[in-house]
Order: sequence, then structure tokens, then C-alpha cells
Amino acid sequence: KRISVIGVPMDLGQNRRGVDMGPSAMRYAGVIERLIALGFDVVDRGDIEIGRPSKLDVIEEGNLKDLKVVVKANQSLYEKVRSVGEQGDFPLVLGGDHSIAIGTLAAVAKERENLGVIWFDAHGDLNTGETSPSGNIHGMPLAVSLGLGHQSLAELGGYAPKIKPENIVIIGARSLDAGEKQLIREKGMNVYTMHEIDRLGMTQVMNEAIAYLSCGTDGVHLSVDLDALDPQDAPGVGTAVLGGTSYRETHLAMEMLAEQNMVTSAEFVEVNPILDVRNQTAVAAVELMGSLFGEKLL
Ligand code: DIR
Ligand code: MN
Ligand code: MN
Ligand code: MN
Repeated sequence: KRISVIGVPMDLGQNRRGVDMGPSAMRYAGVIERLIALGFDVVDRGDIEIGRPSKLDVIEEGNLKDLKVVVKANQSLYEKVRSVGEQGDFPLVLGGDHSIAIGTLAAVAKERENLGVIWFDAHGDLNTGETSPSGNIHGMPLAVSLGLGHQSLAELGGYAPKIKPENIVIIGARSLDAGEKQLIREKGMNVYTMHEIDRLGMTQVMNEAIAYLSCGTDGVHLSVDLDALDPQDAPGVGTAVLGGTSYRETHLAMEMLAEQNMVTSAEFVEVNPILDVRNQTAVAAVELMGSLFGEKLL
């Protein structure tokens, strides 16, 4: 199986500059070499071009920062991920902030009626312009995939919704906004907060998530926001929240997914080299990718 790596140097979905250097940092940390060493055929497709907002774009629709540029970049990403998917490749997307999941999900859900989604994140990413306290689009991609929020986001790829709420599993949440909590209850969504991870342990959480998504889905997209990890293990993120999953717990999750061979596309996002400590977060991301693709300790 061939892996196509796509970089998305996007930093306009949130306030902290620098996350646009995430793809470079993960390449520098050896992502391509690591996957080749595992025996995969790997093609680096380079980076998606991100525009810069013009003065005119500052007069924005509602509570959506840099909407136009975010939509345009996600449109390009959508096309790129579709084209590698059509060639039968596994799409591996390197962010960039989490707003890029809008384009990735639009592409990977297009030919699938029941795409499953595993979302590792400290946050829910279930805001819309109406509920967002920040106006940052990186806090909205899961809501967008449900068909909620601004039409230019929700209708990307020419269809909506992309994902059914029952096909989503969120893992690692510990910072949910009021509107997100309401949406989670309303839709009865599957969320393993840090509380459940503490109580059950990552092994049971992953066993449940895997068993749940094994029936009724026709593919699984894995989205890893590095802020799911504890800031001690992943300091290079823009919106760090104390009390996250440990380095080993997160590896265990990736290793358990590798055993199932169920993941059909993946993205690793929110690595911000400016805020990082000696590229530690990019290195952790690349090591997690190793585990996801079958690397073993022995
Ligand atoms: C917050 C932060 N819920 C927002 N979201 C983040 O701005 O919507 N997502 N950081 O990863
Ligand atoms: Mn679909
Ligand atoms: Mn997050
Ligand atoms: Mn996120």
C-alpha cells in the first residue's frame, strides 16, 4: 500500500502564528524516512498553497476569522486528497491547524456513506460561528463535517453532511465550550473525556472505540490534534490544556489501531514549532505515525 503525504502549512484557523511550519517540522523529524523504513512506498506530495488574507477579507462574515482563505486552502486540499485517494493511496495529511480537517474530511467521506472518525483532541472542535467563543475556524471542523455552520465550509466538496454524528468517537477531550456540550448531548455523540480515560484506561477506551466503529462503517479517518497529549509530552501546540493523554497512552492507542488495520486516512495537526521545545512535538507526532503504521517496540 502506498502512502501519500500532503503538507498543509495553514495557520489562519487560529490566533498563534507558527503552526504553518508544522509540515516542515514533521518532515525534519523524519516522517518520510520512518514510513519507508516500515516497508511502505511513500510519496511526498509537497505542500498545499495557502493564500494570505487581503485587507478586504478582514471585513468578515460573522464570527469566522479568515474565512475566505481557509475555504480556498481547504478546497485545494480537498482536490489533492481526492486525487491521491482515487489512485488508491493512503492519504496522510500533515498540518497546519485543525481547520484543514474540513478539506480532508470532505475528500475522504465523499465516496463513503458511513465514514467513521476517531478524533484525538483536548477540544471538541464542534463550534459554529454562533457558538464559538474565539471565531477560530480550527475549533469548528467536526461541526462542519456534520453540516453545521457557514455554508461555504459545510458545503465544501459540493455536499453536506459529510459524517453522521454516530460515526464519530472523540478521545481526550477536557476543554469543551457550552455550545459544544449542548451539541454532544443533542446528538448523543461518543466522547471519551479524560475522565473516562482515567477511569477505564486507554486499553478499554480503544477496545470500545474499535469495536464500536468496526460495525457499520466503510472506512475510518483518524485525526490527531497534538494538543490531545499532555503539554509535558507535546508542548508545541497553540492551545495547550493541562491533563492530557500521556506519550505512552497515545502510542498504545496508535498501536491498537495498527493491529486492527482499520484506519483508511489520517492527519496530524497543530504542531507549532515556535512554541515547541527542540522539535519535541513534531518528533512525538512522527513517532505516533510510526506506531499507527505498525512499528513495534520488539
Ligand atoms: C476553542 C478552542 N474550543 C475554540 N479550540 C481548539 O476556539 O473553539 N481546538 N483549540 O483544537
Ligand atoms: Mn459520505
Ligand atoms: Mn485541540
Ligand atoms: Mn482540534
